[in-house]
Amino acid sequence: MHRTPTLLLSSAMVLVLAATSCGGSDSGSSTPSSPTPTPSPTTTPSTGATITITSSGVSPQSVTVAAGSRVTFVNNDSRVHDMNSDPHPEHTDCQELNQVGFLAAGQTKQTGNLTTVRTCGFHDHNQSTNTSLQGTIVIQ
Ligand SMILES: [Cu+2]
Repeated sequence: MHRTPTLLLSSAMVLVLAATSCGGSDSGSSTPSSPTPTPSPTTTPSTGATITITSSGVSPQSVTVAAGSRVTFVNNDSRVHDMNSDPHPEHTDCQELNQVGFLAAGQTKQTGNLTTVRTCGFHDHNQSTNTSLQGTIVIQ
């Protein structure tokens, strides 16, 4: 009636292992419940640029905007202007610029969405040789 202590020991270990695996099965509940802050500021799309027209011409004569932006034209001159895309008189390069077109004194208009990466030239259709009323919009 001599029982080997090894058998008893291994039986006890099986019980311990079973208990351990059972008790340790509820892991993975450490997920933080707080909402993650939005990481948006690095990709803020440009709201575009503003080109002001005065009696001395357009200012600035060159602006750079992100693709998808619009450019605002403000006529602060006392006379009308007719802003269109180059080339004159076809106005075919950047059709979005032709949405500005005729601007009465004090009027403000926007281009269409400038979605294509390129450089657009513009001019005053009524003063096509006046370089102070010409400029470029760089879309990137
Ligand atoms: Cu023109």
